[in-house]
Amino acid sequence: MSAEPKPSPARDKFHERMHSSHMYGLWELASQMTPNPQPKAIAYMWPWSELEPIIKASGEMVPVGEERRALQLFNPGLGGRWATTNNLIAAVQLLLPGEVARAHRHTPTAIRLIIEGSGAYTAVDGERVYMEPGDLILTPSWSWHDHGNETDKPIIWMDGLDIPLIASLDAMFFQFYSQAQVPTTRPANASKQLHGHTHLTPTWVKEKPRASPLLLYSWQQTREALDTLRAQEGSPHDGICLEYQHPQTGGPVMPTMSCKVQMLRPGERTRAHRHTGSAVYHIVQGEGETIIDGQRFSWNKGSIIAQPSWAVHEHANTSTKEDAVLFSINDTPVLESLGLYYEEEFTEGGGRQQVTSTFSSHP
Ligand code: 1HN
Repeated sequence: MSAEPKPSPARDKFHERMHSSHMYGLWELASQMTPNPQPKAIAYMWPWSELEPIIKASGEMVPVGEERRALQLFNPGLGGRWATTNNLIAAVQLLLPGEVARAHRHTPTAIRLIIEGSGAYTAVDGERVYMEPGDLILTPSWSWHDHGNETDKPIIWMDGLDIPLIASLDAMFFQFYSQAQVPTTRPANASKQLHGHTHLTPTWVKEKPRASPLLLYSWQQTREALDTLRAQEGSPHDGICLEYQHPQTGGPVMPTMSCKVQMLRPGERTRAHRHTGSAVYHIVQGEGETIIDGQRFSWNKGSIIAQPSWAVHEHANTSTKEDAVLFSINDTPVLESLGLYYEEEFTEGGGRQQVTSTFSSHP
């Protein structure tokens, strides 16, 4: 390190002149070239015991108007920025019996993970996709979507979107549809009928959209897959962890966001690792804990956890009887596509000894 130059009135004056011309010296900014990622977002948990009463009260306090009744989870480290992690937003949305959330479209990509209730729908480009707990439903970038609840029970889901990323790319577009709902032009769950057959893909469909053309990943299929794989060793970091796939390409479901589901078997504790890219977890079932950069978050069904990029994390199912299942969204497809996915593993026992280091694009 070279010594700081001695302060001098002439030098101060020079800096003032430079700043007033909207210029800064690299010597003033060097601390921002950090040796590793240093996210402003913090690891944070919204326990279901805190989310549930507020989302339920929102049903009495706020109508579904022009906008959705969706509680946006603001990361406390981001100073009021509309973001749950640097690139992702998670929200919890309530739609009461008889309500419609009017049709709109936007360039940010969205996913829904159904938490509670059954039989409401999201209509995506004229196709009603019906919701059951644990289902994953996609609304790709720029697809028209409205939500309707024709049942007699409320429905609650988690939304996950890449809003902060799209905003920082200055690529935000938003439109309302001319009517409250887009006319239905396809049978209910048509995308599942067409694309929802594992390893069997319709040959007559020629378009291969960037986002998955399969809009519904049913909990029934997900649960069956997890059960079938129960005896496998799984990932040392994530247990029986499955990535939802684009059925035609095998890649992530969206160009900017990947979705995963992971089962931790009774008593299972994973090994710590860290990687570039942030994630938001939603606990589908069970009880356990996630330790992020040394901070312990004890979770149960419904809780939502924000995990910043490069944070060391490990998960545990603290029950000796029940499975734990975590659903998560992440922004790693962006990192991967730019050659910026980097991962480090740690040895067992919290000793935090780095054991491997890989740059996906620099083998
Ligand atoms: C949105 O359009 C929905 O369509 C939900 O239900 C949550 C959060 C941020 C921006 C747009 C929806 C959203 C959102």
